[in-house]
Amino acid sequence: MEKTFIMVKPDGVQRGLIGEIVSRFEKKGFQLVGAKLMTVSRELAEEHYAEHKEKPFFGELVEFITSGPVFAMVWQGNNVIATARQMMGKTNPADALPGTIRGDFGVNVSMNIVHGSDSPTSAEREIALWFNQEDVSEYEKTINRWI
Ligand code: IDP
Repeated sequence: MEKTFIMVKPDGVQRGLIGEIVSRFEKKGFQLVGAKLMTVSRELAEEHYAEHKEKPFFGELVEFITSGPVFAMVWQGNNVIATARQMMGKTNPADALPGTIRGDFGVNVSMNIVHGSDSPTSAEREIALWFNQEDVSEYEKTINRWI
């Protein structure tokens, strides 16, 4: 079963959107298999966003993600990586459609509420970076046969 890394960013936590975001993924039929509220170290932030190291907004991005607690999660389900990206909407909330998380709640591109892995390779890398293996739970949901 596919897994992805989803994070409510500091703005989403401050705005009280953890429950809303968890609820959307639960209602869709995905399964929460790992979660923690945590303050991100500079080292972890730089590693997580390593692909953006050369971008002009890298410094601002690291400052932001380390500025307050985030809610880090692992979600599991059929096609969860691509579907979660659809549910989040485009990176810039100005381009994100209503009905998506960023389209409904986001204000600007640096504070866009949520992160989700963009490919199977990123999902694997990010889950390993953020979670110890023993903190990701494997458990059966009987509803799985319906979805
Ligand atoms: P994604 O989060 O939709 O995968 P990426 O292109 O991987 O988007 O960018 C990572 C994060 O960097 C974005 O979520 C956003 O918060 C931030 N970001 C992207 N482009 C800009 C920009 O032009 N200015 C400021 N922040 C940006």
